Amino acid sequence: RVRVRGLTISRPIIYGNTAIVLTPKEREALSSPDHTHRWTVAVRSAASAPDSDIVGGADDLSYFIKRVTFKLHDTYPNPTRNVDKPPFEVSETGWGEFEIQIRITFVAESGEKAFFTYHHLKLHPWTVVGSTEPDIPPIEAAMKMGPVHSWQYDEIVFNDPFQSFLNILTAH
Ligand code: SLL
Repeated sequence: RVRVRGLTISRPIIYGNTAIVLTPKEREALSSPDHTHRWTVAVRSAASAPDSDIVGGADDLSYFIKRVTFKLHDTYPNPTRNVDKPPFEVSETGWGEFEIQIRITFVAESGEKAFFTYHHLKLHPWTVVGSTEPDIPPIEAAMKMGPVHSWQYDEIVFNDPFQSFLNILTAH
């Protein structure tokens, strides 16, 4: 297996979450009535909109990503969630914000080590700086403000990639 020395190739990704306040009806239907929000954390191609649910096409990262592991807060059952096909996302309900560890594992042909990052799950909208309102708006106000989005851009960088992996990357 041949490494292409001196070459660097990167792939742009976005990761983060969208959250929305549950309606009273939705809350009643849950087994955990203390949950206030529904959220989705995801790793997506930076070429697509964060909210798109496209499988295949521009958002399909599975040509180089084998698995995304989302490590949730220990208050969740089975907090380590492995996602082995797109969309690389986890949807849950809950009441609190916390740090989600994200581990991206690459296809076997890559010979690359996993990429680690984390995302602070964001449920609550910000209020205007300098306002006399509390930092976290009351739930009724938050509901009217609509979904909360918190996404960040990153680039996964591969140095001296194997020729076979480089072929896979450049074929997409
Ligand atoms: C906090 N440090 O105290 C955080 C912890 C935990 C979030 C947030 C529900 C889990 C479940 C949930 O939202 N946990 O009931 O399954 O704010």
